[in-house]
Amino acid sequence: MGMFCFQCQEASKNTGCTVRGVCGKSEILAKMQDLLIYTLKGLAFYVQKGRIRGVEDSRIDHFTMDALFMTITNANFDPNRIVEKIKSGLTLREELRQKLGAIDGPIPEAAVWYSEDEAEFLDKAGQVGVMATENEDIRSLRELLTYGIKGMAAYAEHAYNLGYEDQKIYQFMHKGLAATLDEQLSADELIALVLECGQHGVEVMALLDKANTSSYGNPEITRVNIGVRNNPAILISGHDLRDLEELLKQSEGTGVDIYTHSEMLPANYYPAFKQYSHFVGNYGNAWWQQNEEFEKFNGPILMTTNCIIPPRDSYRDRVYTTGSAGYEGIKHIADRKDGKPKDFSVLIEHAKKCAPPQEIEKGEIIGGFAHNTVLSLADTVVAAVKSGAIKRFFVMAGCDGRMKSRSYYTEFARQLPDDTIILTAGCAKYRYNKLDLGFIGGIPRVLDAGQCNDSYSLAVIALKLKEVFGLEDINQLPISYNIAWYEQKAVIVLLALLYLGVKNIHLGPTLPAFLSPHVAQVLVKNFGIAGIGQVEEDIALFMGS
Ligand code: SF4
Ligand code: SF3
Repeated sequence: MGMFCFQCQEASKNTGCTVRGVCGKSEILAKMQDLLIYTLKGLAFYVQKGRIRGVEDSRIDHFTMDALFMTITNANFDPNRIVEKIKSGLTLREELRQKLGAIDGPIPEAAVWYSEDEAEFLDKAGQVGVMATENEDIRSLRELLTYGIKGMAAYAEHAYNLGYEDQKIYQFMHKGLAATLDEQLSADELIALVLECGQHGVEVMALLDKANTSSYGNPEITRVNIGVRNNPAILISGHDLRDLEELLKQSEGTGVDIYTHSEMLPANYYPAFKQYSHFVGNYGNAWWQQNEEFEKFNGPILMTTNCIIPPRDSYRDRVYTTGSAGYEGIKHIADRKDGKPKDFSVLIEHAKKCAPPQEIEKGEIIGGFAHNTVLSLADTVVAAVKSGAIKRFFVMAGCDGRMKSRSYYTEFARQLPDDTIILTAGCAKYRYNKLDLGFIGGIPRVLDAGQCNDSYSLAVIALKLKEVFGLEDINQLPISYNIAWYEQKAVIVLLALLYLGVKNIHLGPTLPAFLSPHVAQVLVKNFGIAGIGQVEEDIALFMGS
């Protein structure tokens, strides 16, 4: 069987990529990712059995988390690294299986399959992908659960990199993965697991929030420079703040400047990073524009996580990956070992030989409106709502992407009435964060909480407002949710919002291809999930006019 992947918003024809990914994923890579997921499920089967007997192994938790992260859209394009992971996964599984001895009940094929032959891997991969589940509703729910767990793993890994862990998260990862092998589970039982995934989604985002703010302080209102200086420089992209911290430390005093890109922009809001005078600001926009922007940046680029896209030859030799990110033929910075930081000296030396970045824009953007800042402004915000100066908030968090139809979000932001505020997080913001949308009583009309995981901040703000206004239900607040999604981190954010009881979320630019008509119906009926339409009509609908 050929490849089949429908995990992201750009799935071909909103059905699935079958020859090559729109993202650039090759058939071999897609298949190896499928086999890696299959291997993780088999491993999770034994982890579940072991848990009952009190057998735990933190190596497996960390391995599973990292392997899941590598299969997120635009994270890792290196089939060799995926093959290595499959081999390590099988070794870990066999060790655990032997430790556990006899197992009661049926054992799924994913838990017994074994090979060391890479040619066989490809063969096997063709049999165990998404389409191996015939019933389309069960397939849809299994994939929804798996994608939620992938997003959860990504956030858990960032927290882990800062020394923060929560056993409940790992336990659910294994529980959920193992459940996708259980032929006895009904659709209702899988739906319950999907919602439980949302609960752990809230926990993992809270954990990462704690990790980030304990390590680097609470984000502050910040004007971020989007222009350039005249020094050679390194551009850092992705989501991992520990990587940024180590890069800043190692490059200090070398004459090399550091700029953030895409989802690393919110790093500019943290007090701990502001102390570095060579930390200049943000360069460029969301991930999908990197081809043009990386070309013009002139210096080395460090991709710490998704989203990397197939690089052009013009800048290919300047791209480096680290952590879960990877790309075949691109230099990879090794993980931390024995508590020592990563070594970014090769990037710093490379930068010294490069020209300074070419200016692509000038000016500043404002951000840093995570929960701590917004709650410190609570009195002003509440007064503005009571006086009618603020009529409605729009949560427009999530992802950006290359589809033309995403210009909807720019138009939506532009056409929103002047007495509304946009609450944002994630790279979705680049569709409107450089528009001049003005202020309401000193409060900017676009409040950026941070990265996609900082959607947690938006939930904290909503829960606080509910309390201040003495409301019973979060849905009584004057807040509408118009969320853009692209990859699997947006899936865990969505499930987390559903778990918190948020209703009537509009999701776009298209509904996920992995939702079968029945599963979509369940989400519509129970949660009021809807797509997007025309800007004017949608605004009228949200404003209740
Ligand atoms: Fe297609 Fe998205 Fe899968 Fe890439 S990740 S193959 S674009 S569905
Ligand atoms: Fe963006 Fe890739 Fe999702 Fe963290 S960087 S939000 S798409």
